[in-house]
Amino acid sequence: MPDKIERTLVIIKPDGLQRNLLGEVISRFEKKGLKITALKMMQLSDVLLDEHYAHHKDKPFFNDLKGFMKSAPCVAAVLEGYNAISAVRLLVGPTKGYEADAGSIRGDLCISGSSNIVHASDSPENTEKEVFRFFNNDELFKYKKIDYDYLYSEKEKGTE
Ligand code: FUP
Repeated sequence: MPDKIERTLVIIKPDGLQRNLLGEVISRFEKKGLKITALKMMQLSDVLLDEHYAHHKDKPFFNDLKGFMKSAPCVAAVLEGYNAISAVRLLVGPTKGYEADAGSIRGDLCISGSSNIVHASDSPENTEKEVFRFFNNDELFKYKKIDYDYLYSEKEKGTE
């Protein structure tokens, strides 16, 4: 994929909220330079979870995963930045907390293979589906952040 400004969907899961890590996780995304363009607390439904985790529906952990995701509200967000999809996956770390590198959100903040604090989109195709699974068009904000000119080179901004 060519380098570009793109968006990605993240969900801070019930364990993030219950363990008082919501601010910490959002702060890591903000400090990286990602722009929050949508943010919402939601109680996830069976219908939404069946769609979101359709690729796992035959896995032995599917019912537990759904139960966990419904156990408390989640916070969904859309983040925007240069190569945001892969950059956020690196910040989040691999699925299992006990395998995730120190420095990543999962590596620093969880040790479970299933209660792993955050979901992040893994491809441009999935991102677009996931953004509209969680947000309506009028919940997606367009604005210029004042740090933009210092976060990126002229080349990255496409102005040279
Ligand atoms: P990720 O893309 O890292 O969020 O991971 P997956 O899409 O593979 O899995 C989605 C969620 O299913 C994980 F976040 C946690 C749960 N899961 C388990 O509970 N057990 C497993 O063995 C694999 C995934």
